[in-house]
Amino acid sequence: MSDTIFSKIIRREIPADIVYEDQDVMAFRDLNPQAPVHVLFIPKKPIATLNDAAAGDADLLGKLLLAAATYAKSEGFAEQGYRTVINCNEDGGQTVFHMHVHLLAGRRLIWPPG
Ligand code: DGP
Repeated sequence: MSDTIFSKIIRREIPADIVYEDQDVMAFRDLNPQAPVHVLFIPKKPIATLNDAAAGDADLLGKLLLAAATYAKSEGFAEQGYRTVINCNEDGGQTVFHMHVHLLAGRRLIWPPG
């Protein structure tokens, strides 16, 4: 997988507003927020798209979602609600090819999305 802007954030070569980090996962605020809370949860291991995740990545994928839920609880908006989204490839609207979970909250999110 080629290097992406997110790999540079993991290596702290470019700045980001990091809100969570552990051995496997990093989370930082989206540069172009679509809601009052918009945080990206990324695996430190570079996986380009959800299509590229393998069976051995199951724990890692679970950790991303659990980190998002834990963050929502710790920030106090879990009960009010939030949305997690993984965009995949062109029709999914993916623009950065280091897979990530969007966590959106702080406003009523429309469904279905556009
Ligand atoms: P996606 O379209 O699902 O691939 O989402 C990529 C998101 O990444 C998009 O919402 C904007 C965000 N983004 C792009 N470049 C940067 C960056 O350099 N820093 C941060 N914090 N977010 C970025």
